[in-house]
Amino acid sequence: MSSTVRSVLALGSNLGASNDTLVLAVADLVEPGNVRLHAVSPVVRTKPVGGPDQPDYLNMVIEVETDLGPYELLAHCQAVEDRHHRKRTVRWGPRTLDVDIITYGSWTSHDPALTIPHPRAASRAFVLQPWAWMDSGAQLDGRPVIELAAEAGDLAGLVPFEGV
Ligand code: PH2
Ligand code: MG
Ligand code: MG
Repeated sequence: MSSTVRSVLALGSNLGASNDTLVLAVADLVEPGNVRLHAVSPVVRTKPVGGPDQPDYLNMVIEVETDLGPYELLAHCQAVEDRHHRKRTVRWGPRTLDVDIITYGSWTSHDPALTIPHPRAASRAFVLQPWAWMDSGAQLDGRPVIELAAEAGDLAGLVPFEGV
């Protein structure tokens, strides 16, 4: 039997029909049999952090269970971004879909192409708050995600998404 790993993925969108994009992206992410959906957070509306002047984001996180290796999972996430017409132009610029790997089991990596845990997740409420709502016992870098969320500078710009 091959071993499976739990991985937390963060999704964001601020171009196009963002809520539809997130729903379709979750379906695309779990479409191969080797990525199974374990948990889903609420969707939140968030003020953009960094980058140029740009629209508000919709953000959410999911937890998947997979037997893909970390680089295979990264390639899969990028393929789903591409399916949703992701353009890689301005760093932190507006995007139809961003899918970031936040954690991959207890695996850590300093590879600039795939740094795990995600190097900025511990300070971003747009990742931490939906994650804490999905999994109130979650930990990151040895600290409760719920505490990290409370300290994050962008928490004030986050509200639950009530639909369009
Ligand atoms: N993603 C970024 C940069 N800034 N801000 C919000 N609110 N949500 C995001 O998903 C986001 C961001 C780079 O990936
Ligand atoms: Mg990102
Ligand atoms: Mg990304």
